[in-house]
Amino acid sequence: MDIIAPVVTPFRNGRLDLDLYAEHIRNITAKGVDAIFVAGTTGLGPALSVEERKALLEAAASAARRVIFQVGSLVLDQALALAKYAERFDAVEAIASVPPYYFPRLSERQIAKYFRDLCAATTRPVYLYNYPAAVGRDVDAKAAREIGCLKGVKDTNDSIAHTLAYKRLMPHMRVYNGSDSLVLASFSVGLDGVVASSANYVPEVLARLREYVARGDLERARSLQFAIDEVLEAARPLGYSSAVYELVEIFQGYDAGEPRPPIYPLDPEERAWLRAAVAQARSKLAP
Ligand code: FW2
Repeated sequence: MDIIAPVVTPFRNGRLDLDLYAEHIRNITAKGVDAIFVAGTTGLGPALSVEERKALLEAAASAARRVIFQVGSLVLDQALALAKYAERFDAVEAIASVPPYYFPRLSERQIAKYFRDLCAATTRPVYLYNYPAAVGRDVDAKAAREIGCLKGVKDTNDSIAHTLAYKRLMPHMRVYNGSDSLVLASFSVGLDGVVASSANYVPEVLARLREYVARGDLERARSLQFAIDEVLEAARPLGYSSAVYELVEIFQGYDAGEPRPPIYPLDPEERAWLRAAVAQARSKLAP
């Protein structure tokens, strides 16, 4: 069961800090992360240019052995160009994409065509990144099966039954849940793993949680999940995508850079508040 980190994208004065990006990836992979998800939600993918996404991929592929590259775009040519570019890197084990978003009445046929075009543009496996809360539409297991060429899915969904349905209908597909509050559930029901933003700030905790599940020590695994839930509860009202940068600093002890507006960084009061709010959870997460 894989622990996959949708890595934060660090900015400094409005520019990517690629050295910090690679260093962060090296740190979390040394602590138990198996693969890196580039330009996902936590990585601010939809807010990045094509050139920025290419630069991130190059840095990730130099720092990690296994990379999944999120190429979703409302400009199809850009998504296809990114998928093609990824062919240069041995570390890229799959291309992932959100479905076309924003336009509310795309038909199922149009969504399927988007993914088939992506599949035709690359020799790498193509994964669906299903995130209905973000993109406004659900590509569920049946719709994914209809597409016909998908080899995996990351389902960011609070229903584990929804995620399991992909495995039931397509047993050979790699199936990951993308919700931080379902790490324990994902490991317990035998999914292929998780894509969890908490892997940015507590990678060693996720590795321990997986270990407890493997040993059948569900009580310990559950207390770790509950402590992660406490962190999520504190961080979400501040804007989770921004809070993740601060959580890396709190838990890993280094500056993870800043997000890019309109994903504004936390202000000093919010940072101090978050540090105090997670203090208890922090002691529960300690080994
Ligand atoms: C990503 C993820 C994780 C998320 C979830 C959003 O790409 O960032 O979907 O943590 O809050 O896979």
